Amino acid sequence: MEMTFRWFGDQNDSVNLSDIRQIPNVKGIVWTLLNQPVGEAWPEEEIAREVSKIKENGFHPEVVESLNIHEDIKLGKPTRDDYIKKYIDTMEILSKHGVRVICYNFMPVFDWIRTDLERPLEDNSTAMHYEHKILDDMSPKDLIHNMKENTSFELPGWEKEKLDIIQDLFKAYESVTRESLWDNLQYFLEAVIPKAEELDIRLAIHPDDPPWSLFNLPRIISNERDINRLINLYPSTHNGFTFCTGSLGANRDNDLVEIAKKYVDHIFFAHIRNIRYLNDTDFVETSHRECDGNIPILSVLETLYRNDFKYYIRPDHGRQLWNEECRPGYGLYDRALGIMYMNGIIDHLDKEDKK
Ligand code: DNO
Repeated sequence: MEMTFRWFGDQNDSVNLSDIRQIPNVKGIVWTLLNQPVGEAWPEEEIAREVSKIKENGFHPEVVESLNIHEDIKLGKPTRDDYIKKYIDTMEILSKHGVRVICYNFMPVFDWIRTDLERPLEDNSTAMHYEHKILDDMSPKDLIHNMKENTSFELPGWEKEKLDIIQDLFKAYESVTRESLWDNLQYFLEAVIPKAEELDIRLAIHPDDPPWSLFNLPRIISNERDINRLINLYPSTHNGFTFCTGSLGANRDNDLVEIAKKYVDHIFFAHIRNIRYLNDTDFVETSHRECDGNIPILSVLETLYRNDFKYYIRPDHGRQLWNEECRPGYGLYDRALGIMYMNGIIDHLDKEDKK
């Protein structure tokens, strides 16, 4: 498995590539073109510029996260064919520039969601927190109001340009059931996976975060059954998922070790993160260390290792430490600590293996 680090680009990240260089064992940068409008093909010169910057700093650019999917594809609108074509156009250029894995998601309207981005922990660091009741009590209307009027109300994975059309999006999704969302995912995979095979790019869908429906919007990649269905929707060596321990782990019924073992050939990317359960639905993110939360980080890494996981891994969200100012979850310090924790585990497994 190969260690990587997510970076949002010079304009959008408080962390520099030269800082990342000083974390032991990071081989690749997980990158994106954050300012590109969702659904449009990424311009080749910008791809080339980003890739050369990454390479000049001593890293490879083999993983892109996220090449986002336009809502028309998820909604199954007639315009989806144009957006799928643009997706494939971007895949072609990415492949030319050395990209091997694309992480995407199929969550309607929203990406990942937390209710507090800076919850103080016992040690005075802050971390992201999820309290289900806050969202459960909120109608789509309240949500829109909060997003428009309350500048401190922020959803971390939110594509802000969607704000103007959010009301229409909610309306459009009224007729989309879980089953029709599955059909729309199948349509997408049938179009893109043959191309992905040809280009040798592996597509790794990100699980729902949190792994349940919110605001009555369907979510379909939440547990082992869903992962099984995804893989069988278009069986291919290039159709797989991102094994995100924090997202899948928020569902207390998911057996992460079992999932890692059973589906290792379809895991192209692993996001390693720990969370502490507060009750049946709520959680707070913690350091990567296993005993700080409820995710069996040691057994997960050991299972991936022993089952010959050969793709990419990265630390996921970190806490905010030492007054660092950064994107929520994506500071330098705690993710660097997370990497050193994982390096220790992997080095130990390597040593055992050589005995
Ligand atoms: C959260 C991330 C997600 C992920 C997207 C992939 O920290 O893991 O936002 O990048 O869901 O499309």
